[in-house]
Amino acid sequence: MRQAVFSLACGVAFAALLVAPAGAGDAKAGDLVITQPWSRATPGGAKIAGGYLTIENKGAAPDRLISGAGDVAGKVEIHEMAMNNGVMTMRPLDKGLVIEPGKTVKLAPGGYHLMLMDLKNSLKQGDKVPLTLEFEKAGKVALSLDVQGVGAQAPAGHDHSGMKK
Ligand SMILES: [Cu+2]
Repeated sequence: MRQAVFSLACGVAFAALLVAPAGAGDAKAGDLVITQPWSRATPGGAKIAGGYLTIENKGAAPDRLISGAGDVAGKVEIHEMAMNNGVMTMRPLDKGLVIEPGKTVKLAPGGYHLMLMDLKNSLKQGDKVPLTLEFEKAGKVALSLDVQGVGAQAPAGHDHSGMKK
């Protein structure tokens, strides 16, 4: 009988873990509020994945996203996508990404994004990918990317295949 009660309690605790409230992936650091960190499932063998999130600066001074790191990737870069002579290209932001006070910067497909390079394993829909971002003033922020399905919110032309050449 005692055994049965114990496993019931365990079951309830486990269910509570599964039903995370909306916005559970949000993170706060200093004056920065980071919401909706997400990524996309990667096709088998892919070595790179994008990371997307929204950063709001509620403070009075600019801050700067300078780097990122995570166990899943050998390297995390901050990239910008832009049209260049009619061709979608991307480049690493060597000096990081500035978030002006009172502004919200969105990292999304087709624009700024985190680039997870040298993936250790493929990302599957429903995965949570732990990542640490580092800001110049706010310091390190731990968050986890919510992995969506392949092609989620992907605008046409967002193609990283050029990276491999
Ligand atoms: Cu990129």
